[in-house]
Formats: sequence, structure tokens, C-alpha cells
Amino acid sequence: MTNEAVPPLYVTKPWLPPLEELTPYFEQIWSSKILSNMGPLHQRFEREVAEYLGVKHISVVANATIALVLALRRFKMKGEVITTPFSFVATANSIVEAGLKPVFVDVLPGTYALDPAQIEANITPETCAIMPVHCFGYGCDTGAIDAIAKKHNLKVIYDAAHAFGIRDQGGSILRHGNASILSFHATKVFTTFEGGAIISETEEDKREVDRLTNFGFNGDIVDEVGTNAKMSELGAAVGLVLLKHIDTLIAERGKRDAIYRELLRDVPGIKALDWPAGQTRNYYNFPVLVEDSFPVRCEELVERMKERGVFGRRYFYPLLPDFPIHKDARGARAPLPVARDVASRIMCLPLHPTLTLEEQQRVVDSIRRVL
Ligand code: T4K
Repeated sequence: MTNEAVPPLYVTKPWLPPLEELTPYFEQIWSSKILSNMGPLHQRFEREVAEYLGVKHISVVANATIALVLALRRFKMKGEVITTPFSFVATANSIVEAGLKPVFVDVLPGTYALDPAQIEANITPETCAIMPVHCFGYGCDTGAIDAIAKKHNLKVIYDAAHAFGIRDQGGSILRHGNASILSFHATKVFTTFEGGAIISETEEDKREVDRLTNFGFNGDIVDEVGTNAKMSELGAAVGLVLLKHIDTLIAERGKRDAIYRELLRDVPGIKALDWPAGQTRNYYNFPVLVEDSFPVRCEELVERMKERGVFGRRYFYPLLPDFPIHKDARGARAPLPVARDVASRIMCLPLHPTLTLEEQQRVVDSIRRVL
């Protein structure tokens, strides 16, 4: 039962700018009457977000799920796409929606990202692409994955929904593979309410993605079935305003990440995930592992915390191959030991840029009382 006296603490809370910062954009929209169809704010947002991220060819779209589908469709592939079992359901759904078949292989301990050795061991003549996920913004082994793809002539579409702003030693993590996609959903580090983006490797790829986003129009002609995945001018306006705040928002998340690590130091059996070396962070989530030494299992801990109004989330449980829609995919019945283990132990604690110290203490106390 939830304690009604205390306000609930959800896994995230979007940060919104002062409304007056949006007013000039609203005035522009109200005066021009351009609401959509890749209007001036859409184009400006694409330029400014590309510059912020340090990428060349970006297409902003309605959400990350459609971004994944379009990134796959751009390459007109048939066959199987090797992907991770440990992700949000949009990853595997997008493969099916693009007319392809997901194949699940195991992940690496630590980053819980696709294991390059498992990818290579599962390539067959049917394989056309790889869809790795930078889960929680923890970067995949992009060097190894891109090399495997090159060797076997496969496309790589990175699901970078969680990886806004992450950089590795060579620049934006979004530059790897044939495309990367971002989510700008309400629950993400950077939001346009709903929204997403495709970062293409080449200008021609971006042109094709933009065409598919806009019904498939090639000038006045439609020679391929596209869809409508356009972002509205309102979404672009929110994005333009949020870009001015994003560095502060990430820094505020970072302070709260450090506080959690400190508060959890003497909580036995709860382990905060370490960040992979050589990458910047955006502090999208605060995932912790519930170890065997903790008195109860993850699912019970989540329920016990709810009694105190703390709504941590089991991202990601169940595994994708355990959803009825993906249970017959190749690899779905494989042991997948690392993915199964992490899915059974992991939960994300509430984290957002305005979470107070008292609220963080409440979260940790709700864990401690189970000890
Ligand atoms: N690839 C990956 C790896 C992904 O994780 C996702 C999405 C995608 C692709 C696809 O991205 P999009 O197509 O969505 O752009 C959420 C999000 O809906 C989803 O975007 C996200 N990943 C997934 C991990 O989480 P839920 O079911 O957890 O959301 P919900 O409604 O329970 O929200 C969580 C908490 O956030 C609420 O308890 C309260 C707070 N909240 C939420 C919303 C929507 C707010 O305060 N305001 C809000 O407007 O799915």
C-alpha cells in the first residue's frame, strides 16, 4: 500500500523551461501559421542540435521508435538483424515493423551492451544488420562492432535512445555505424515532449531518411511508401529552448548521481553501475544491481519501496525475448546468461535535475529499511 502522506517519487520528472522563454517561438508560429512540414523552426532545430551534438547529418522526427524503423528501411534490407535482449521493447519492435527478423544474442557484463563475440558467432547468410543499444547511455564496444560489420558487409544501426550528448575519445558516440537514433521523449535527458532523431552517416542517407519521413515524396512523385514521421514546429521550439539549458541539466543530474553513490556506499548488497572508461556521461538513469547478499530479490525490493512512495523501475525486465511477440525469434530460447542475470537484478532509482537531497535520502531510506 502506498503511504498517501508523502508525495510519490517517480523514476523521472521532466524539466521544463520558464514558459516565457517559449513565448517568442509561439508568437512566430502564431504569426506565420507554419505548424509543420519541416518548417523554419524544424530546420533551425536540426542545425542547432547537430552543432550541439557534433554530428553532421541529423533528421529530427516524431519519436525514436519511428526513427529506428526509418533508419532500417533506408537500407532496403531483407533478413535478420542481430540485437540485444536487454532493452526497451521499441528496439525489437522496430525491426519487425521494418519487415525484418530480430535475432537475440547475449550482452557483456558491466555495460550490458551487445557482446561482439556473440554477434560474430551468430552471423548467418540471412544476417543483414546489427542493432546494438547504448543502454542507459553506456556505450557499446563500437570499435569491435563496426569492424565485424565491415568484415561481414552488414549495416549497423545504433539504438542510442539513451545516449544524448555522450562522447567517446573520438567525438560524438552517435557518429558510429551507418546510423544512430536518439529519443527526445518526455522521460529522456533532452526532450521535445515526443521526438527523436536519426543521425545518418552520409548526406545521401539523410536525404533518403527525410524522404521516408515525409510520405516518400521525391519532388511531386512518390516512388516508395514512406510514412509521416515529422516533428511539429512546437516540438522543434521546445527543443531549441531546451538546448540552452541542457548543459546545466546534465550537470545537475551529475551532482545527484554523485550523491546517490555516497548515500549508497554503506548499503550492503546494492551496487551502483560503474561507468565505462573513456566516455562522457549524461546521467540518464541511476541503475543499481540488487546483489545476492541483499535480503530480498529485486522484484520484492521494488514493491517494498513503493510502500514508501518510491517508484523505481525495473528497466529492463522482462527481457525482450520473453515478450509473447518476440518469443519465437532466433536466439529467444538461448540461455542468454548475462542478460537474464542483469534483468533479474537491476532497477533504476528516481533521478532528475531537480530531485532534492531529502528526496534522495528518502529513496535510500526506502532501501535501507528492507535490510
Ligand atoms: N529505444 C530504447 C532503448 C528506449 O528506451 C526507447 C524508449 C526507445 C527506443 C523508443 O523511444 P520513443 O519512441 O519513446 O522516443 C518510457 C518511455 O515511454 C520510453 O520513451 C522509454 N524508452 C522507456 C525506457 O520508458 P515508461 O512506460 O517507463 O513511461 P512512464 O509513462 O511509466 O513514465 C515513467 C515516469 O516518468 C512516470 O512514472 C512519471 C514520469 N513522467 C512520464 C511522462 C510520460 C512524467 O513525469 N511526465 C511524462 O510526461 O516508458
